[in-house]
Amino acid sequence: MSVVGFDIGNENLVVAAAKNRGIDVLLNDESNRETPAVVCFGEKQRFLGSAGAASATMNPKSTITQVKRLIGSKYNDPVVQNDLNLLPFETSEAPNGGVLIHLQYLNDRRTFTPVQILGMLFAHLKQMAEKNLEIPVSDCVIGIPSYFTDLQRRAYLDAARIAGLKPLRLMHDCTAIALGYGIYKNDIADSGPTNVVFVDIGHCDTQVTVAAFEKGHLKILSHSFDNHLGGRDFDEILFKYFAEKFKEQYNMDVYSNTRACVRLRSSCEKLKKVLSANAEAPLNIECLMDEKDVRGFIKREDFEYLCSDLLEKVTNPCVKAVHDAGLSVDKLYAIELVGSGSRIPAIMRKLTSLFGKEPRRTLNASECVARGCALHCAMLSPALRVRDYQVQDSFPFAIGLQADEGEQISLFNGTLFPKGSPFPSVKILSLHRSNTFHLEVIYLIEDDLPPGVSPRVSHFTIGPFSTSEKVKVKIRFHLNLHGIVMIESASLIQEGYSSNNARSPSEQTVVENDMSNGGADHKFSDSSPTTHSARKQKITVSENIYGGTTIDDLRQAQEMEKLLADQDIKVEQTKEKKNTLESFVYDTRNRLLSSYRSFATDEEREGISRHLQETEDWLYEDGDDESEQAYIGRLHDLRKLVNPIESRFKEEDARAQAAKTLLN
Ligand code: ATP
Ligand code: K
Ligand code: MG
Repeated sequence: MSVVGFDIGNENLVVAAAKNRGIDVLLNDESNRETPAVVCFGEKQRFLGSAGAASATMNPKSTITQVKRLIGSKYNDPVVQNDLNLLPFETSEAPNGGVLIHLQYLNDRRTFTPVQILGMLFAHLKQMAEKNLEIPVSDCVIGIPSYFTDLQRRAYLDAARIAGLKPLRLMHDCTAIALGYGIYKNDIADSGPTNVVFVDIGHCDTQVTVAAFEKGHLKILSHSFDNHLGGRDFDEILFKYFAEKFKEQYNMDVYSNTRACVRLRSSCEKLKKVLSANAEAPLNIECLMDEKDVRGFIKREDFEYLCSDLLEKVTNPCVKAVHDAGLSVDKLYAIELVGSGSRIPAIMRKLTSLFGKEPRRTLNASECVARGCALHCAMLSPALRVRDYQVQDSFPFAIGLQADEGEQISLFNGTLFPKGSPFPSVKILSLHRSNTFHLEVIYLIEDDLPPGVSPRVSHFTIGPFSTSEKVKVKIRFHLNLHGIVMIESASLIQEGYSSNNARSPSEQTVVENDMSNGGADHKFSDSSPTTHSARKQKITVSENIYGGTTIDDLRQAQEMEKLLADQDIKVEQTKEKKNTLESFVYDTRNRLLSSYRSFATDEEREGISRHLQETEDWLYEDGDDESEQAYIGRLHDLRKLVNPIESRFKEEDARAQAAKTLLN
């Protein structure tokens, strides 16, 4: 068995696997360590990953990129609308408020959810890993941004399950990075913690995390982020600059042409990378629009000037992370810079002046998330042995609880898990009720949430039940390994027989029980312990996740994925059969001129040649796009003609071989 770690980026996907001797990043079919996060719907089959990226500019409206941004997003959120404006494919609002993606595929208008598209990428990565490792892959750990909401976390799990994967944990990107850093670091001081800031700048977002390392364990002190600041924003600056230039210079409106936009954006991204290593860079695009070639040029210093606001923005999450960690800059041992978006030299300069020391690049900038996830997956897997290392993560949002009637749950002003809670973690709540009731889970501090995100998380119905008078209901909440809030169980505690129960039944209490590391079983303590005569009875809990998918949706998505995957396989097999027929034609033609020559009569040769020519013509015309059966049939017919000659040749060949052995 093997375990893998996934880094699902907006732009790049990386898979790492834990092997006996350590962690390896797996190569894709093109022998690359990074795979573009692209699903392209071709005429008859999907092109995933690198193949998808290759056909992106040909087919922009059927090419889905940056789907990670759309997972668990609200269509009507202005921030999401902004993102959608940059993407060439068609979208609409889903009944649950999410995003739907529309495109033309297999002679039909098709609709997919972002979760389905992400599922396709997971399936592609799974296949890639299995091809590499030559064994089935299902256990995995998946990196996610720390700012992901409950809904986004659930959606990631759904997508992985659509692909037939078994996610053991969703792990905050920077926590995975910190694990990969800490477990191999041998020079951790004995005196007090070593505090390290990790800054991950990707394509669309920036995440900053402060971690404290001590021998054998790490503790996350804070997570912060700007989910609208990444390499993409720098591309956009260049895009706008050149779109403006070309308007003056060539009188062309790039914005009016989807394909031109896609091509100019992608050229700007390349230009940006060139500028990371050169003081100036040219931009040339042939036939961008109206059959015009365009040329441009920019100096690095001008680019940096245009980006000064963005560069300033990079400092915000850094300042916040250090502040939330309760540290000052002089208490930091190192700043580690990762994510390919951080390769812009001006970012390094900006951070150096902010922290008063130069950030380091100890880790592999593009692989560290996947590596950390694979490592953690190995730690979670009973089949593998890994050095003992404790990871204590911190949940970035405060989670609260409201009773349906808007009434606050008394203790901690309704805080269920405070901001920065270690997780997984359990809390037990006791209420006194006589009937079915509802509880709503919310994020308490709206300012901490990414812009546009609703603080409403989920709604739980506890019941049905009904008792003659109020009884104690005990509810066990779990902030689980993935950072998702669940009710593990609810039970009725009937303590009517108890003599020492003097409490007024209307009083509510919250009994806290924090289990930080998830390992050991927790101890339950209660201000009014259930007596010997208490009876415990389980109550049903049903959950409603705002904007979530149902089991039925998931099942349908799984079936659809299977159908689409089968179609891809069928198309690939048909291509193979066509290739086989084509090679048979060329092969036989050559043999008729060489090895078969003396084994066929002139008449036979002419007959076969004629057939070969006919087949070749057919392949270029009517047979260019035929069914698998058609190619198999043609091959069969040709074989029948060629077989007698082939066997004569083989007989003679065998005779010659035998004679040779005799002579030896
Ligand atoms: P995210 O973390 O936002 O989901 P991701 O993980 O896919 O996205 P990365 O692969 O870390 O993102 O980074 C991709 C970004 O890095 C792109 O914007 C890309 O243009 C940029 N990039 C890659 N190489 C360079 C370079 N040499 N100079 C500047 N930017 C670069
Ligand atoms: K990545
Ligand atoms: Mg990333």
